[in-house]
Amino acid sequence: MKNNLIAKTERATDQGRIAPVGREGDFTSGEIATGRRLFAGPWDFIAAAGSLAALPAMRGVEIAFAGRSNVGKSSLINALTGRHALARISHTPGRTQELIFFAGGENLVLVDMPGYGYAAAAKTKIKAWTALIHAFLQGRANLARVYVLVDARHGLKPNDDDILRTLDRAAVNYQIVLTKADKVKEGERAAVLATTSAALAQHPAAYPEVLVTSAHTGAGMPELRAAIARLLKERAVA
Ligand SMILES: Nc1nc2c(ncn2[C@@H]2O[C@H](COP(=O)(O)OP(=O)(O)OP(=O)(O)O)[C@@H](O)[C@H]2O)c(=O)[nH]1
Ligand SMILES: [Mg+2]
Repeated sequence: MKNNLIAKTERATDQGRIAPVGREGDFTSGEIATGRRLFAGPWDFIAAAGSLAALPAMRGVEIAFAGRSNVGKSSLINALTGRHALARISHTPGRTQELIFFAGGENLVLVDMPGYGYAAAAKTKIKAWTALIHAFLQGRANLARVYVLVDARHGLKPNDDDILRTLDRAAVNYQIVLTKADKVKEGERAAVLATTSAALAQHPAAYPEVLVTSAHTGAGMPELRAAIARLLKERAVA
């Protein structure tokens, strides 16, 4: 079974034991090492697109990181690639205002997306960003997976549901990643993990398992790298 790392975490939680974040679960040490190598090479900025017309030509396998404003998308990309400032982060929401494309080894392209739900931005901007996000997620043929990031303190919000529905409709496979796990106590994290996992039953294109990560501590990064390496391998064979 693909990528059932967190199924184990959930089982452990069901049994009343709180599993540590970032456990290596179902990945072999070889897969973890392959994931590490995949992300250890050079990463380059290739394009920033504020509209569909500005999108770069499709190349390689794209993996996008979507989520509410300030959830930690850019930070996760930096943590995955081991760079401090590949993607720009900020203490104020609304930092990433375009789709930003980064190319790494083995044809892998990471896409940092603008956040949705940023209430302080001008209405016209919010509308344009939201339209761009939805259009990109529905219409990009080489988009292999979307990681939808959700704050481990807050769980899914109504505007996350809009994105999940778009992905379901477009049949783009996606997985929920809880972020900022370092900011919540184990009990809270388990509760959010349980409600988030339960909500996914309504979403056919979602992986049933939820990943738990922290860009600050690095928890979950080896597994996320291994999962992406596994996806690339599957694509290469297909
Ligand atoms: N404690 C903690 N803070 C985090 C973590 N990840 C991100 N942050 C903080 O959250 C804030 C927002 O992070 P970004 O990575 O810019 O979030 P984003 O989702 O890219 O935001 P937008 O581009 O505005 O949509 C920054 O202050 C980060 O330092 C984490 O794992 N733990
Ligand atoms: Mg950002």
